[in-house]
Amino acid sequence: MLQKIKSFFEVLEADSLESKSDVLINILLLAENEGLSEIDNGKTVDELKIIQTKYCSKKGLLPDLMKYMGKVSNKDKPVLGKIIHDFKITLENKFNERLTALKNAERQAKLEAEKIDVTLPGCNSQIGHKHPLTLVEEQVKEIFTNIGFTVVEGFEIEEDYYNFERLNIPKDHPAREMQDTFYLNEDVVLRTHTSPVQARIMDMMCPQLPVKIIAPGKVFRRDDDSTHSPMFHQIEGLMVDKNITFADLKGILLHLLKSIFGEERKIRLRPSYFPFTEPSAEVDVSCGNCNQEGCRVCGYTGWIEILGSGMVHPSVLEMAGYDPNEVTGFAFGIGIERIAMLKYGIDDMRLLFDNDLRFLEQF
Ligand code: 2U9
Repeated sequence: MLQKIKSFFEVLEADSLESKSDVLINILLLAENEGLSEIDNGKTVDELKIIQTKYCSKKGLLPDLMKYMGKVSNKDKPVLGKIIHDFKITLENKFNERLTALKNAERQAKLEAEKIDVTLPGCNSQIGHKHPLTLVEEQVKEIFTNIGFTVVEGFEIEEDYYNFERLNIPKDHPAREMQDTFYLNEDVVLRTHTSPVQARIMDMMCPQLPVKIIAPGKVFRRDDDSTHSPMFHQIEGLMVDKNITFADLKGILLHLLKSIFGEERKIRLRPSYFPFTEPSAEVDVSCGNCNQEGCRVCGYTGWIEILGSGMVHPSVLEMAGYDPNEVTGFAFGIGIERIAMLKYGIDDMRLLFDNDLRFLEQF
């Protein structure tokens, strides 16, 4: 139809439209009807916009119509003007109406497509849980904080001085040998125990008393088999004050081991040797697997070796600035892997580091 109108204009180009304005009016009315039905049949918002451009925009039919207004008779001008105006308004109203309807329909279709059934069962996301070593470490920390100890952490890369000298471990001591210790250079090591943490804390606190701390963390030794790993976890404890005795040490360790393994457990102390404690003692806990009858877990002895301990060596106190004639202290060290293995019946330490979910999900 648009094409028809345009060719009609072309035919009349040289001529006057005066006598033909009634024809033009009819054609306009026809065009209006055709526009309305095109809009009605527009299937999408995009299609509708193309139709709007064709009929109502500056690139469409209207500017051409306006051009020919000058050529119609004065009598017909207002009639034609009104018809052109109505043409525009009618089509625009229709267009807006249809646009709203289409937008609503599109929105409705989108809502239908995205409809979710909130009554369907959800997909559970897997919630992680704590590693057995974390569980043991947290339990030991809680036992000690409950009786007034403070948890402190230090450096995993340590000075040889704090890792060895300050622990009364002389230069020629076997613990320093290359096959036991990871040396980063002559003066720097991966700490072989958490003891340097306590040495540094004593430096900071001296002359204040009491020192009552536990130091959990990773330690490193050149070992690797079913009961040793090159990286393992320790918790060491230190209490320094006036009048601290071996009885305090024994009482605290009994409390610790009963809390972890059960109130019915007993402990025994055997003389031992560590450069940083004097006297020193290995501590055993009674076997809960066989009630001390003798079994594979306790090597048929009824006792399980569990930790090392002792009274802080006077030289170690002195190096920190305390007077060993005035103050005494006890210390102990416990391997977290060993506790976890005993507590949960794990027979190979490497399982704790394999990250196999079939193993880890049991805790
Ligand atoms: C200072 C003074 C003394 C810490 C101690 C032990 C005994 C001990 C081992 C147990 C199992 C290490 O993880 S393990 O292999 N530890 O036997 N540790 S007394 O004594 C200290 C620490 C710091 C300043």
